[in-house]
Amino acid sequence: MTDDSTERPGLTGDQEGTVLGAIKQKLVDTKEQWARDGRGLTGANPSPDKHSPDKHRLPPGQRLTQDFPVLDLGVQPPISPDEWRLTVSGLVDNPIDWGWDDFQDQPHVDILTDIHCVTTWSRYDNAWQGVSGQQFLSVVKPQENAKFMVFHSHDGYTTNVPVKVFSDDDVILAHTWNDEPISREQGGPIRPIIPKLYLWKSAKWVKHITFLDKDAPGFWEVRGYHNDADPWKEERYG
Ligand SMILES: Nc1nc2c(c(=O)[nH]1)N[C@H]1C(S)=C(S)[C@@H](COP(=O)(O)O)O[C@H]1N2
Ligand SMILES: [Mo]
Repeated sequence: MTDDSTERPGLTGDQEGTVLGAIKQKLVDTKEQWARDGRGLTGANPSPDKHSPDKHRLPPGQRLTQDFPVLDLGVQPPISPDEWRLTVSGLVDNPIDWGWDDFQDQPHVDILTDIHCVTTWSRYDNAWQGVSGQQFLSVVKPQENAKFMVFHSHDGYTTNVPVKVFSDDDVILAHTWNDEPISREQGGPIRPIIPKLYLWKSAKWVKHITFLDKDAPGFWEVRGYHNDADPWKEERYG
């Protein structure tokens, strides 16, 4: 199949023209097929213990890796700290428009987390530094009816996360990983990390976050990935 130029859901509107030409449609098709096949599912839920050698730390169907594989749609936008901006819209009292200095002016934290990718690798003890999700929320002030966040990225990618999950104390807008600036490949210069969900919920190259009262499934969520993405429940697909 050649590149599909018809409108695809889950892509952020203003970039559709450029992104659709460049994303690896074949890769997207393959992953959609995996979702239909339930690839990676052990069926271990709800008693994952016997399948995980490290049952309290390694979720069912996952294997441990030391490296950090790179997975995306094949477009890795270069964004320097100088041009980096993060805007917020929707149901918030303070729709911020942060540049790099605004981000650096916020209190910073260090967080150590495990990460779990739906493609079955997990990586322990990732050291992140940046602005906590809770600090970010305290600045933008979501309104009472704001229940969902949608992350919009420079490559056209989108993903949705409940505000409740983003409010957990392990969530961070990170600018370093293991003491190095987050690389372009890994979504730098700043990447939200939501450790309790499969890594596809941690969007790379985020430029915009919107707060909604209704859920709005993102790029992979409309292509067969699970809406909730809890690794301990093996919410990979469906
Ligand atoms: N902007 C953007 N973010 C993205 C993606 C993407 O294609 N574009 N891929 C997601 C998927 S499917 C995965 S598995 C993880 C991979 O993150 P990594 O490349 O740092 O391992 O990024 C997620 N975030
Ligand atoms: Mo993925």
